[in-house]
Amino acid sequence: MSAISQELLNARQNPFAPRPDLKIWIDGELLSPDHAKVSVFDHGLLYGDGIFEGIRVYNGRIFKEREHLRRLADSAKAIRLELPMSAEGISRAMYDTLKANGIHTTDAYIRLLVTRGVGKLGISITKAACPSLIVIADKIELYSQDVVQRGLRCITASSIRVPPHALSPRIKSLNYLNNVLAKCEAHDCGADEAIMLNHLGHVAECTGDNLFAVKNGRVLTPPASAGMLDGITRAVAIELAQRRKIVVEEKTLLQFDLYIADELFVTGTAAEIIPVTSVDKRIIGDGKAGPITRQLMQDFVAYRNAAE
Ligand code: PXG
Repeated sequence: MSAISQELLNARQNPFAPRPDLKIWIDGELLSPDHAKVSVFDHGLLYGDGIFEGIRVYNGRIFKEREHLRRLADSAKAIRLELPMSAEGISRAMYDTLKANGIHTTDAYIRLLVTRGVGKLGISITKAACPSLIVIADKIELYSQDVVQRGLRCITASSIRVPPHALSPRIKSLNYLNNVLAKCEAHDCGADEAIMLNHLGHVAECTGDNLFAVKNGRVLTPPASAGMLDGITRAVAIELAQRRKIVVEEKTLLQFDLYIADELFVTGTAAEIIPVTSVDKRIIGDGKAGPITRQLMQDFVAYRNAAE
């Protein structure tokens, strides 16, 4: 074998390669990872021109399905992308994919993507006429149980959220580079997650989660106008806190507010609710998950288990 082809072969020994028995739904076909490919001419790859959703399944039920499909439709509308299927069709595709992977009665995770599709080179949306819908269904563990127990160590990233007047962060687009770079910064510092500020220096959110602070018994979180994703788990956390008669305030937060918070936690589909126990080397509270965070984590488990 020549040196070049050996090199190619080595490059293909990807330790993160998907399980070969996985079935991925692409435009109506269920394909193995070897065949589940996106064209190099797909505008999703060429320009990041597409949208996605990350969705949880609990006990075989898609959690907050209506809300995820609503947000997908909103993202699509904002980028002038016509969804290739109705909400009912997308729902069926998700359940079919869960079934094909034998995870239709358990807990699972769905990544739903819509790309602009194959087109001619050129930025224009008129050069790609057939959007592609992709459903990946698998198991997910974002953080180990050890990390959830001890709480996240966060840094504030120098990479800021895209300003809303440049591109709305409420669009869950296929371009996550700011967030990817912020996460890199966190890992470079030995931290688990990065807190991202907006263009005004206000706290916006983390790289894939929304952020909450607790101060003097009140739950505080940046308003949607801070420029962040309008998280579905965020809305659940707010509802759960309100059910406990805890005051929830959407309020501009600065780094200082985080440093002096009694408790901090993040919310997200993949993360669910996880305590944050340090920010930029400042220990939050007593360095352990606080009582309101623990209560909401417990309430979230009950809520998701009871979900229709
Ligand atoms: N902010 C951003 C930037 C996100 O991408 C959230 C907040 C939380 O929103 P939801 O609606 O999920 O509560 C997200 C969601 C991943 C992953 O692979 C990320 C998300 C969802 C699922 C998986 O890290 N982000």
